[in-house]
Amino acid sequence: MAQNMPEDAGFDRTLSVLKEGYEFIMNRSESLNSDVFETRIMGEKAICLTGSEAAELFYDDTRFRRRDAAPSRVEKTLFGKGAVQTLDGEQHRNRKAMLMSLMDNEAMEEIEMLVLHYWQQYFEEAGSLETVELYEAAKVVFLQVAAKWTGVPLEESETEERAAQISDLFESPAALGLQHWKGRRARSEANDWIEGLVEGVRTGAFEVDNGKALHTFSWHRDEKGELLDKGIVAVEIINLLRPMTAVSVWVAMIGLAMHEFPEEREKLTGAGEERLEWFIQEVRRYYPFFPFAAARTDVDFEWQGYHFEEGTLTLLDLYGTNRHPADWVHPETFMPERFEGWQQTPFNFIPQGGGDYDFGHRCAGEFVTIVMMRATLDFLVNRLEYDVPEQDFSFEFNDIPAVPNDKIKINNYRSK
Ligand code: HEM
Ligand code: MYR
Repeated sequence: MAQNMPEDAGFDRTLSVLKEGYEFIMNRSESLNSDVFETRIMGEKAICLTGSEAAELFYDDTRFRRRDAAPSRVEKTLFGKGAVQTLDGEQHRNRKAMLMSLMDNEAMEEIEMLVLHYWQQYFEEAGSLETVELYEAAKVVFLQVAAKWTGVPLEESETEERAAQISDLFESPAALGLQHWKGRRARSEANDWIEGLVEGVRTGAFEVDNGKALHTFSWHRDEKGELLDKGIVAVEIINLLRPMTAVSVWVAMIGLAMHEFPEEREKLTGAGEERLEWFIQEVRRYYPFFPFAAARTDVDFEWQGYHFEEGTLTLLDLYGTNRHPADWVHPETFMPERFEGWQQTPFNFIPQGGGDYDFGHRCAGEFVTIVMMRATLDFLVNRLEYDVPEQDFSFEFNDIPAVPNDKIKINNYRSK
């Protein structure tokens, strides 16, 4: 006999999700003393999961699917219609293989070099008396990196405007009012921009190197042997441009970590790659970014004595899993050295989702993210000198994605 699932009883909790943000699942999982509970959000029953054991369940694709799982406001801004994030089965495998085919060592080396190049250029061009917001600067730098890497042409004169447009896609999914509607408009404008390029590639009006994503995706054949709709190619190219630009959120958190933990910052000067990597891994674990992944149960089943009914919306807590006491010692402490000799599983450290890269929905760009963060940290620690003026470093747990209020201002910079 199945037992009743612990329940966050009462009215619809959509408002609580907005109010508590990243901590919504953690708060309830603590008070109910359970890694699984039932609640109501967006007018329907929903199951919330946290911790590596529950994550392993969530990524079992015989039990969960992505069809109809993403809230409409997320699809209309962040993902785009028909994106890999929303696919299942053969169709997902084919599309994911297209994305993963880009992610080789050569690509990581190119991206690392581009990150360094565009950061250097950024600070050469900015007047040395100016105060720079690292978050805003990183958006511009990273869109340039992403455009160059994917083969998308970007004029210097349009860089700022495009960076703002692409950023609206990840700043709007959880926002209310104007900020959200800006994101929907940005989605349609960004799609139009890239669709025009795909047309150009296909008619021969626009030439792009055949190693570039824009070329690969424009000529990719789906599981039925057909070319993708140009709108889908645009959505998947934006699935590279957007999250690479969004690594700026983590650059802001790198800045915050260096400010909050000066003794850890000290250890980075002249340090090797390994130490830089522990630091950025701890930034990815400690600070919130992507709150939860969403799926639906695909069949009826029982797990740990609880019944899961087919079709139920299910959220996996990414932030909480990275701080789950079953997997992390002193999860509330910022401690980069915890990553020395640490044992990773596909489910215990999931800031960018868990499970398998090729067969599941784990983030296609996790290594790209790590490379971009490590190169940026190296640049900030070893190649640039700067002052950090007094400012508001705090951030809100219900601001998704969360960024320190003054966006990490720096000034008086000069190269080392
Ligand atoms: C999927 C987070 C950077 C491309 C995901 C997922 C998360 C995530 C949580 C979904 C996992 C799931 O649904 O189970 C992040 C964060 C990033 C980041 C926080 C930091 C900025 C990147 C980068 C790229 C990328 C740099 C590309 C270069 C993708 C793609 C998917 C994905 C294509 C869909 C995978 C699929 O559905 O199979 N990411 N990501 N992401 N990410 Fe990222
Ligand atoms: C990306 O651009 O894919 C990476 C970072 C985006 C973070 C945006 C956060 C909004 C998440 C909304 C909740 C989604 C539940 C399915």
